[in-house]
Amino acid sequence: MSLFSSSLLLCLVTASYAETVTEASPSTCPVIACSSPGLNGLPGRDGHDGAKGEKGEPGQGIRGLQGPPGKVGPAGPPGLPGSKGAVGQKGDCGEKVEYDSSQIDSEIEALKSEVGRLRNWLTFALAEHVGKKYFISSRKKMSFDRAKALCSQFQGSMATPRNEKENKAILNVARDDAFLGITDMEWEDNFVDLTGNKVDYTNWNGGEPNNVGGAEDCVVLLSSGKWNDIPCSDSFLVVCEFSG
Ligand code: MFB
Ligand code: CA
Repeated sequence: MSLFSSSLLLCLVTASYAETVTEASPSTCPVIACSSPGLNGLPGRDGHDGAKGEKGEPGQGIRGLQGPPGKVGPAGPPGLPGSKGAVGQKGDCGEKVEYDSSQIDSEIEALKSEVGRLRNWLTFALAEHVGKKYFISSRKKMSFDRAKALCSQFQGSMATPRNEKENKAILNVARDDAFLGITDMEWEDNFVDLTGNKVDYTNWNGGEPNNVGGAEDCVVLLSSGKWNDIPCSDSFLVVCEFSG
C-alpha cells in the first residue's frame, strides 16, 4: 500500500472517529480535521548496519601504483640435494713415505709362532693329524644331523677318512664307535661325502653295508676300525676334521 493511500485511510478512520465523538457528546468538540500532512519530524537514530552487500564490480579507475616490497618471510624448508657434481681432477701423487715395517713384521712372526705352539698343545692333548688335516673329538655322542651341525659351528666338518692312515688317526682320537661324514641317503648304496662326492676309500666290516630294515643310510667307524651302515638317528661319538 503506498504512503498516500495509507495517509488517506488514516484520515478517513480519524474522521469517522471524530464523527462518532461529535454526535455523542456535543459539548466536547475536539476539532480534528484533515489537513495537509505535517512537517517532517527530526531524523531518526541511525539504523543498524545492513547486511554486507554483494561484492562490487572492479573499479574503472587507474590501477594503484605497486606498493613497496613486503617484509622478508620466514626461511623455507631445506631444498632437495643438488645434482652430483662432475668428477674432480686427479689429485697429485702422495709423497712416498719410508715406512719402517720391521716392528710389525716381528709382531707377525711372534703371533705365528704363538699359533703354532697352541696348535701343538691342542694336537698333543686332543687331536690326531695327518698332513694338514686335524681330527678332534668333542667326547659327546649325538645323532648324525646334530654332529654335522656341531662340526660346522666350529668351522670344521665331520671326519671323513680318505685312506687307511686317516682312518687309523680317527680311530685313535675316537677310541669308541664314531660317526663318519659319509651317507647313501640320496641314492641307496651310493655312499658319498658331505659335499656329495663319491668316496673311493672304504673299510666295510664283513657283510656291510647291509641296509638293515632299509633304514641304514649313515656310517659308523667301529672300535675295530671297520665300518658299518646304521640309522642316522642313532647316537655315536662326534669327531670333526679341521684343515691345518
Ligand atoms: C648288524 C649291522 C646293523 C646293526 C646290527 C645290530 O650286523 O649290520 O647295522 O648294527 O648288527 C650284524
Ligand atoms: Ca648295517
